[in-house]
Amino acid sequence: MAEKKRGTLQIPNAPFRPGDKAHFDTWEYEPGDLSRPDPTSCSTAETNEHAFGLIRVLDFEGNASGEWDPKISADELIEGLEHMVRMRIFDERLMKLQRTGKLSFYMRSFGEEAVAIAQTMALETQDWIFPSYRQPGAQFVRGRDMVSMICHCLGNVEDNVKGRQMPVHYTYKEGRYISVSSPVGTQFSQSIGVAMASQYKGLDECCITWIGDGSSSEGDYHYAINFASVFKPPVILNVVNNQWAISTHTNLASGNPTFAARGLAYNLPSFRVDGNDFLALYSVTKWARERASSGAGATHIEVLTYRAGAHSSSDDPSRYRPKEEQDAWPGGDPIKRLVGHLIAIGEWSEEKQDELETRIDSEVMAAYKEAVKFGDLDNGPHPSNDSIFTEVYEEVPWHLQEQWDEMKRFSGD
Ligand SMILES: Cc1ncc(C[n+]2csc(CCOP(=O)(O)OP(=O)(O)O)c2C)c(N)n1
Ligand SMILES: [Mg+2]
Repeated sequence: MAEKKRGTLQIPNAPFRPGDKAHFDTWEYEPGDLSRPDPTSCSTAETNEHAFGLIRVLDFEGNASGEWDPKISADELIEGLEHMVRMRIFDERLMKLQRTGKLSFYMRSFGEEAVAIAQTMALETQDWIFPSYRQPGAQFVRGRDMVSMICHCLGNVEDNVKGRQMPVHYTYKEGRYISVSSPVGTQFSQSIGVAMASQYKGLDECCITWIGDGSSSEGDYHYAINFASVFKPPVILNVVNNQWAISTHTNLASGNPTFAARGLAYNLPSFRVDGNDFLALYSVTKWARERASSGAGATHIEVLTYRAGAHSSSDDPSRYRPKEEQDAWPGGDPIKRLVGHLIAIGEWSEEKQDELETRIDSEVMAAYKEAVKFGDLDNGPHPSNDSIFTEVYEEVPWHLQEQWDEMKRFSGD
């Protein structure tokens, strides 16, 4: 037994820092190792192994196997690939625009594109999405126009939230995509509230939400999951363990060997899934959707992945982690893995991939050119100052009216 060190706080550190050679344990679980229980009758105990293990479908040669293989059509896979490629190119372009002062701030989904896209594709259109800032890809699945997304990031006159939110903190009502909140973690309890409302109304609607590994160390996660445990609403609760919370390593967020296993204590079926495996993500989410629909309640999922880029445009990861850590990640790249699978089943080729990337690159550029016609951060025009006071209350309360009048006096309007 390890000697107890009195008077010493045990503070976990990151395993690797700049200059170290990063490596990860090889994954013990192969595709096909874990069974797929019946979603409508599955008990929490039946998922014990899944919570400590890892659900995988795709191997690194591009083959799909096992009970979790969702067996979806090649057309659907190509649709998913297209959304992921769009997300990556969109992110690259907008990051460049941030660097040239056209927008104030940006956050990429780099390396995590499969998460929101595969999981949203596994849902029904009436389902509600409670994202964090790293799931904008769900909007592509729900059909949001890129021009409108870019207008939001630019904070111009066509921004649908009129500059009230930071870039990337999207709102897309038409797609049932709930506003991203700057204080992290709030979406977890909100999703459960809406799921309880759907349950109460007898609607076949489900909610899905994602919280980061770091944010899941907040109370919000535990309050929310306790509600899910007690009231059994139709909700899919994902903890995206991408190894980092800005510069804080994942091992400071939970003392449990896996994030998934925390759900077992709340009596929720809990799965750990390879977050760079499009097929596994899709399949586990379908399972949870089926369970929600049957009235059996919530599912808790740890999405195991790696944040391949910086936290945001304000972050420099070379200060706190080795540059090669991303290459050492055993899950590889989600786009390359899906491309590999499509090629392995004879439905895709390197040439088709090149064509797709070229086409999407020009679509993103065209969308930017269209969006910037409505203004950018640098040059305006910006939403009117009056919009600070409108569209929140149906009738502006007296104290805000006073402030509004004062603003008008100062600005000479
Ligand atoms: C309540 C709250 N605390 C702190 C912050 C600052 N902050 C923004 S993102 C972030 C890290 C979150 O990491 P994680 O939950 O792992 O999500 P990831 O960025 O890795 O997707 C922090 C500390 C915040 N926005 N809200
Ligand atoms: Mg994280």
